[in-house]
Amino acid sequence: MSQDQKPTTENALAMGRRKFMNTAALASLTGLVACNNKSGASASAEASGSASAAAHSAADVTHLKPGELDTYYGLWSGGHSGDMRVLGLPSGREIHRIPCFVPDALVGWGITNESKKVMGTRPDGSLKYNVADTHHTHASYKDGNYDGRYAWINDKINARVARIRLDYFICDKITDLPNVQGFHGIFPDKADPVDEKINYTTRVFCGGEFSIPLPNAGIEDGSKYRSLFTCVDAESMEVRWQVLIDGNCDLVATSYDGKLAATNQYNTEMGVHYEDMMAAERDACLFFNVARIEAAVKAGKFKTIGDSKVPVVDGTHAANSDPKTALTAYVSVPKNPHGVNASPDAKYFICAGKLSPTATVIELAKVLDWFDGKLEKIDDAIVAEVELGLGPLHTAFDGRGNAYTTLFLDSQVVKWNVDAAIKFHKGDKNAKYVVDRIDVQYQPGHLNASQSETRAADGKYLAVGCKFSKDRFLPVGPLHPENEQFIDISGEKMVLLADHPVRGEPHDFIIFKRDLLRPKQVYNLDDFPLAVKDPKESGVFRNGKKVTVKLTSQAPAFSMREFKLKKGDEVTLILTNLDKIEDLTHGIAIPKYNVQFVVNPLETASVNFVADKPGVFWLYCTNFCHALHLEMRTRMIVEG
Ligand code: CUK
Ligand code: CUA
Ligand code: CA
Repeated sequence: MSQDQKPTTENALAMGRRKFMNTAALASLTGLVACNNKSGASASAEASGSASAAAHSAADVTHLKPGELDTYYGLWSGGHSGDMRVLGLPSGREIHRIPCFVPDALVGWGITNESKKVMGTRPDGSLKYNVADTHHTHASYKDGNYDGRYAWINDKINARVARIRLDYFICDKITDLPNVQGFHGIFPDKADPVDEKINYTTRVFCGGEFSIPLPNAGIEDGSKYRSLFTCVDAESMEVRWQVLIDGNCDLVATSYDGKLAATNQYNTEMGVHYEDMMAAERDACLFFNVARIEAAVKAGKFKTIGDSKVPVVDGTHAANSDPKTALTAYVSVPKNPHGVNASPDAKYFICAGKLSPTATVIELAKVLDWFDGKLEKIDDAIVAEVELGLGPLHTAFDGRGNAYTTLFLDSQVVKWNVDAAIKFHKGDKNAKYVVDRIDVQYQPGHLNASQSETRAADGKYLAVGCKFSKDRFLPVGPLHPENEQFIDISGEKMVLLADHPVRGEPHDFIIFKRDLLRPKQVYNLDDFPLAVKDPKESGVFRNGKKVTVKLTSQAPAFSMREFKLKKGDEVTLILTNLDKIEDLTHGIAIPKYNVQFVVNPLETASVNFVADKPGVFWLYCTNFCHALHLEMRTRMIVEG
């Protein structure tokens, strides 16, 4: 194969088509796309029949036998569904969805008092928000690998960050970011910049994408708008500090030593119209010196904005020209970059060019040198800027020195070698940095490799989130699913293994070894202050119009067979599931009262409602829990 150091659209496409034939042929021979699209069928007809046994067994890894378990977890952003999806890989089976920002009728998220408290309510008790747009999910680190404590996910619409406890796979906190619109990139830190003993995540960095007036008044003059970069405390989920910046934030990355965080910027022009946002030939990757920012906050060198009490330090160009005191550094990156990713060897951040066909490799040691006054120009921290193809967006790593970048316009993933790219950039025009290309279907956004954003990157699998699926699945009307593709990257060449339809629009995800998590399958009764610990505590407890109904569930019965209320009662119903056995979940629904939620083993949940409709209402269990599940009912009599 000829080396294409400067891929033009034509040669990239021509080459892609060749590769596409090969890949599709391999896939269809192994039965993966046996009957799902024309290109697969015709490619297979033309195929020489030389699909290797190796490719066959590689494809088989995605087809687990019944009862077999996956070897990797995938945490997927749920997109507009406002949840986090849990996948098993390599099969790609969706195992769970963790509701965060948006109500979920299955578990009663947004129905129970406990979930509403996490989600946030208005004074009338209704949910503050019903919509969300999640893009990025990342998990907490220790020693450069995931430690299984937490994951975080962003809501771009309402500028909220949610934390997921990875022991119970539940969302336990949601924080609103003050004075931020379009909260986009998110990344936990991996260590403390000062205290070496803290080799785990204690901060979560959040990038504000849209610039607005600060405080937000209806000002038309866009030159007065600014964006903020926010630090949230990983434990308390309180907002610790913010940085006022020029330009905007997009994606976020953090260094392994905790000293640096960065965001790519596509709107250094600070344009308010999209034409303006593309005016400049170069934008930036903005670095934050975490230790200096925290020292500035400690020293009181901050202001606050509007009603928010959060300290805001000045990270604009004007205030940070002296490297010795600078809190921020703006590294120049070609036209409207998208994505910034940290290499697993801890040395580089890579920005993809988006409107430039390049990736820019920035050496972190040199950025730190600049802050120490040892590097004259911050742009000298750029050690490579190489052409990859059209529309580069995101980069993943295999731990063997290779990077994998999505090419949105070329509908490809390009595998390239970082060291070779650096050599090429230095002037060695024989350095062959492009290793392989593979067509994906179609228009990929994020990709991530197994363990990619950890020091334990293992270079086995790559998942690619394709924004368009077009002809890859049975047609289901105008709204197409997206196509999440799964690729084997263990060899020199990438091999496409599987397509998976997914509801829009996940954007980002992480994949890691299953033994990094030890989920609990049964709750602890004592963790719920309202728990009804014994069926004998059940009953209707009246205080004027305020009524508390205490109920327990144990298959196949609720603790009370019936209970009475009066019309107009303000009811709190508390249900504890006293079944302690794994997988024995009960649900409870109240017809006409718009109530349904589940209680898992030893979980307690509660709801409030006004008994405004007289009559007989059968509260029934909604999870098939027992042979007598259908009989598992309680009669609620509301007297008129
Ligand atoms: S962004 Cu969607 S493809 Cu929100 Cu991470 Cu790049
Ligand atoms: Cu309990 Cu069905
Ligand atoms: Ca721009």
